[in-house]
Amino acid sequence: MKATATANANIALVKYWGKRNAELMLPQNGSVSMTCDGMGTKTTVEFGDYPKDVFILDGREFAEGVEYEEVTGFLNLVRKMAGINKKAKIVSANSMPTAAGLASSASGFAALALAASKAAGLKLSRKELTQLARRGSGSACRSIGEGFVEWKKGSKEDGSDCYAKSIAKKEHWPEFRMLAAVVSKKEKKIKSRAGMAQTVANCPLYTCWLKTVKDDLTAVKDGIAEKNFTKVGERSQLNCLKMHATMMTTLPPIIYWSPATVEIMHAVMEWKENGLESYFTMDAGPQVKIMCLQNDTEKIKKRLKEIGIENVMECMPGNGAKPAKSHLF
Ligand code: 2P0
Repeated sequence: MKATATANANIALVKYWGKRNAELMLPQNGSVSMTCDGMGTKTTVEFGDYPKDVFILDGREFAEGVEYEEVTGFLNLVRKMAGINKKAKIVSANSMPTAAGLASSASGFAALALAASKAAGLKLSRKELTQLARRGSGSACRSIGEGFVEWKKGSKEDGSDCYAKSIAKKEHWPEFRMLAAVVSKKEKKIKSRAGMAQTVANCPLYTCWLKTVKDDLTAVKDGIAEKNFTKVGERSQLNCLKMHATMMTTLPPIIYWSPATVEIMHAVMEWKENGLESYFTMDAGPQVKIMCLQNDTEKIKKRLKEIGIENVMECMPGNGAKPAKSHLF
């Protein structure tokens, strides 16, 4: 009853922002992401004669608190599905530097979903696995798939038509790059979960977000299929700005950007005017992810260095969640 899995983080090109059902983690809108090679989590789960669930992340034991509650709550779902009562030991390790502010609940719950379901003896399809991962953290469903992934919002109340699916394998567009520029290591004040709930509750622009996100999904999916970098980059950047516009126009306002975030946004736009094509996207934090093509990565890293940004991680489209043979304990 022991199993190990790995999963990578993902960066959304069309963002998930808002739930229609918080318990089942059903989103208001569909989203599309790139699974990021080398930015991931490895997790081992064993169900056994433990007096309580034990959760260790990057060498630190969490015996209570939000992280512990989220993980044990998730295991309760798995226990219920498998009809078992045994407690579990979970040991998890992130491959990205945790202090970089890029540690991801998406890779964490994707790896946990695969490892825990296998350890519990469940044989889930890929689709079912995305639906399980989603219950831990919405965006985790996208980390199950490889390359480029779409999370379909579905419309049924029970969530049976809400799942994620890889729409292009990693070999489809290996030149696509995501450069994660780390501008701040401070903890964010407002977590995504609370931020999106507040936005849905009181942002006057939210209906406009929902109306226009459909066109973004079509454009980005077509752009990926055609490997049209301009189409994907322009539309992803626009979608990111629209999401941030909804956050900024809630009460109280949520502004995740720092001055360095804005400085990079201006730089990226200026480089483009001068013939170096790249686009930015930001999530619920100040870090900037720059989309570009492989041939331009060194030039962009050099320019980032010139404006004082040295901490940059480079990712290409990567693997989805996979079982692993070597356990963490
Ligand atoms: C995304 N984000 O699509 C968007 C963009 C942040 C901004 O998915 O409450 O950690 O666990 O479902 O998945 C972050 O939200 O939130 C997120 P929950 P999650 O990547």
